Amino acid sequence: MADPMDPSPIITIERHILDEQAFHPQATGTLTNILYDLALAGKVIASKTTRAGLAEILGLTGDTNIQGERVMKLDRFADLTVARLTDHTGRLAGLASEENAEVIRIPEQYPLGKYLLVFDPLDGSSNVDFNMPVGTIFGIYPRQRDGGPAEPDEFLQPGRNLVAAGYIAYGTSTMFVYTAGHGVHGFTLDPSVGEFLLSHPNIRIPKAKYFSVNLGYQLYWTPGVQRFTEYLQGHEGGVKGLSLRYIGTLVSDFHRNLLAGGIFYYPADTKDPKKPTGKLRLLYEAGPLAFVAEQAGGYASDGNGPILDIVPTSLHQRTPLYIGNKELVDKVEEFVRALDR
Ligand code: AHM
Ligand code: MG
Repeated sequence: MADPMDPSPIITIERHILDEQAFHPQATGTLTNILYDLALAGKVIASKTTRAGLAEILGLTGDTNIQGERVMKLDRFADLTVARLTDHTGRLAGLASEENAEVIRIPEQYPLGKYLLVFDPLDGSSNVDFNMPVGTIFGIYPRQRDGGPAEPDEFLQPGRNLVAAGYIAYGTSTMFVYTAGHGVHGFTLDPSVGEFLLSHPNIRIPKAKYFSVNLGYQLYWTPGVQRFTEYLQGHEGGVKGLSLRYIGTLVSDFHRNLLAGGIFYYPADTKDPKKPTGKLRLLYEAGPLAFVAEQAGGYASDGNGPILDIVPTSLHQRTPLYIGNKELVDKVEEFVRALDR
């Protein structure tokens, strides 16, 4: 008879990542540990995001808290948290973050590793002031050269080279979602035990239910993207019954669509000279999420072809992004081919 005191199987993130390592008999455990470091960074950032706003209330001037410490903007805090928890372990040769113009070097006193980390420390940070969800996005590349600290050009690898990628969603609960090339797995932070527990094994994107886009910019899109948007709204042979949901935090919009089915897009802007190739970053946002999407049976494109095939030419390169259910992303490529070339 089952022991009523025996808890049902609880799979912690550590155990799951270790089990995944079995897919790679030659693995040394380094990648496993980087993922575990990132999960820890997620816990630290989550504990801060849930207190956002309090520092200013407790502080005297808004810049200085009650202990006399300077109040740091959350995106700076998240950036430093990820860097400080990963730069001394001997697992990475360098880091590149959306928050830093230059590559983050491993401090001289620490050993260099064989991986490169790319990350967006606090995606959707403009939502923080309004108590809306935010996220962290990460991707891990193998280093292609040996010796010395990683140079900027070493990060200019296509998403196909990623060995792992994922995101942390700070919402009504905190979730860590990742892929190491064997499906997509989601963990929910149990705050009472301080551990991420497997809650969403083997995520597969279901039939589309939502589309997510900032319709405020519709006038500035190319004819193909305008036509695609009408298609999503059910005009002339379009899909029927999709709902519009847009949070303005890529991680949250993507996460919802991954679980419920749908497409997120952020097209190029034909009028704004600052956004001729859209707003989102290839290296820190589009690439890692494209890997997750493909591993869940979805697809990500820049409107012309797979995001994962684009070789970046600069660290902070931007790209249009269409990501979610494959048949919808294929459709936008069709409209772009027919109307925009
Ligand atoms: P951020 O990384 O600086 O926060 O910017 C990226 C964010 C995405 O999370 C989101 O999809 C997009 O910007 C929203 O932009 P907009 O307000 O133009 O719709
Ligand atoms: Mg971002």
